[in-house]
Amino acid sequence: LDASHFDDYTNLDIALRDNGVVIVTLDRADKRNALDVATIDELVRFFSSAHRNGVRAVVLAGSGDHFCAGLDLIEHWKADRSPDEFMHVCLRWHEAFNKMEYGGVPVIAALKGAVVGGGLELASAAHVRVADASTYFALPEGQRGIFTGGGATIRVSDLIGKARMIDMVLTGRVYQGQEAVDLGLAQYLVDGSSLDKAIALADKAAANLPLTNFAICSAISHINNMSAMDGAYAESVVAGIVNTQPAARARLEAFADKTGARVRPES
Ligand code: 1HE
Repeated sequence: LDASHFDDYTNLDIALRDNGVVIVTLDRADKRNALDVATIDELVRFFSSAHRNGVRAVVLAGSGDHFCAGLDLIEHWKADRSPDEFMHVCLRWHEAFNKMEYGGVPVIAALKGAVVGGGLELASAAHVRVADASTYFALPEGQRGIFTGGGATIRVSDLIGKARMIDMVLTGRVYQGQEAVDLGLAQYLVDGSSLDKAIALADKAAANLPLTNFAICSAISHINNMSAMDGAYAESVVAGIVNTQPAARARLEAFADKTGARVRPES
């Protein structure tokens, strides 16, 4: 990783680890990491170039006590935007979140405190979500007199189903703890630090071959948008490329000569 690719960020704090894992922290704790135009621009820039810049996995975190309070409501209120202007704000969010979900680099979200509105839209574009005891999820758009615009209708309903998403926006229902995990809002709930757990998961992901991770963190999402017929076809094409990569041969050989790790339940 060339650190010079990552110095020019203001609203994101970017920390490089020596295994190619990069910790990206939303860095506006005084605004509860609300997503303003400048932050979304930096997310687009970071995730557009992460694969090219050799990033092996990303941990996405928030500074302060909250992961992210969603759309910067003050910026939105002051700008008094036209429909056309706000449509373009949303399109920029989609650009950022699509780069995350389809970019081929694993993104692990380390959640805490509020993961609400656009903050939940951001988290749901990550591949893995880790919650801690303080984490709570909500879609306060209904109460604020607005609507989701950063992909919740797609990604949040994918995670929990449309009836639960509708209830969340309609009634302001808040989910947390084990229930949130059972519903699929997060895959992990930890007693301690979600950041530590997210880093441990990112370290594991970063030990995979990059082409394999590219397939996992791009093809699965694309194929889910296809018909089963076309998805199966696309899967075979991806597997043709990934499963014959020269770099995989050493790992296959290690299995064959019994030096490769066996799959066991966690003790
Ligand atoms: C903000 C924002 C924000 C905080 N935009 N400035 N999202 C929401 O409806 C959630 C709104 N925020 C909250 O409910 C609370 O702020 C929190 C639960 C996240 C945190 O509470 P707390 O008591 O720690 O902080 P606070 O005192 O409410 O806020 C601290 C500061 O952060 C304050 O600024 P200050 O200059 O007065 O100190 C707040 O104004 C600021 N702040 N949240 C702007 N969201 C593409 S469409 C997506 C649609 C949505 O995302 S709707 C959901 C919006």
